[in-house]
Amino acid sequence: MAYETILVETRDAVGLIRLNRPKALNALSRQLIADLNAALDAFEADDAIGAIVLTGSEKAFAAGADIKEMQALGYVDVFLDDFVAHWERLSRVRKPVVAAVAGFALGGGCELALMCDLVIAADNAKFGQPEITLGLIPGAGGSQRLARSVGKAKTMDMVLTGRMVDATEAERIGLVSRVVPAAELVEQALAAAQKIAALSRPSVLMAKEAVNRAFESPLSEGIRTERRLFHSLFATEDAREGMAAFLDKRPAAFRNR
Ligand code: CO8
Repeated sequence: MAYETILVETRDAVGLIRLNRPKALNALSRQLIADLNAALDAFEADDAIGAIVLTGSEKAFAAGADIKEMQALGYVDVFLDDFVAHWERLSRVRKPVVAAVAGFALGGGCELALMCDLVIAADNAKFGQPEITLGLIPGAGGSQRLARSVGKAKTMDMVLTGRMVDATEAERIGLVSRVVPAAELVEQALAAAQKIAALSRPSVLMAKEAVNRAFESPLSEGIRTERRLFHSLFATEDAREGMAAFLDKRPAAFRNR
């Protein structure tokens, strides 16, 4: 399928999505979000795909919601349209999504990265929630996911002042998983995604679900969910294979069963 604002390809068992509005620093227009959601739907439905990488350009992962589009909207427009609700598609993807972030990840761009499972940052990455400088606040989960990710102090600093944090600070505060040289970003993100895609899919999907529960439920509920999921994996052929392969000192051959 041809998209207007993104480029899509497949590398081994990984779906690669590149945001591609270079003239607007990948500002997240209505069309871009529609394209992104369609590509995510397609990779979710494709059995050959085990993980997804989401990236932008070397200058910008995404510089936020498209301010030119937003400027034309009034309250009734955004309320009736439930503006931003459909941006949440990314957070409901069951397969792991690796964000490969170079350059600016601002506003909605930072929020998209926060919806991903691993965030690998290039050494030139800059994260920020500058909505306050526009007279707005984060609207796609930024105040909530950022607070759960890096805590209150750093979130207030970023959300109230609009200050950008560079890759080093982002790694120190736990906003990103790893920092790599910009020239290696996409290859390293693909390598991480390919490693995940080669594992047993039932265990990968359940691992993602279990970790996400930590952000949505009390500890006792999360522990119970983890235990149920852990028990259920003993019903899979892949868990038998994984344990047998370890004891036989050979690589496991997972069949996603
Ligand atoms: N929207 C639309 N166009 C943009 C955006 C954007 N977010 N960001 C950059 N552009 C455009 C510029 O207008 C410019 O276009 P043109 O050449 O036609 O003038 C082009 O991209 C290049 O930008 P700059 O010339 O500004 O490039 P610089 O390298 O000088 O600066 C910055 C880069 C610092 C990234 C700067 O462009 C900037 O500050 N951008 C805006 C960042 C921002 O405020 N983002 C937050 C937007 S609000 C948001 O994301 C809310 C999300 C949740 C949804 C809530 C809805 C209610």
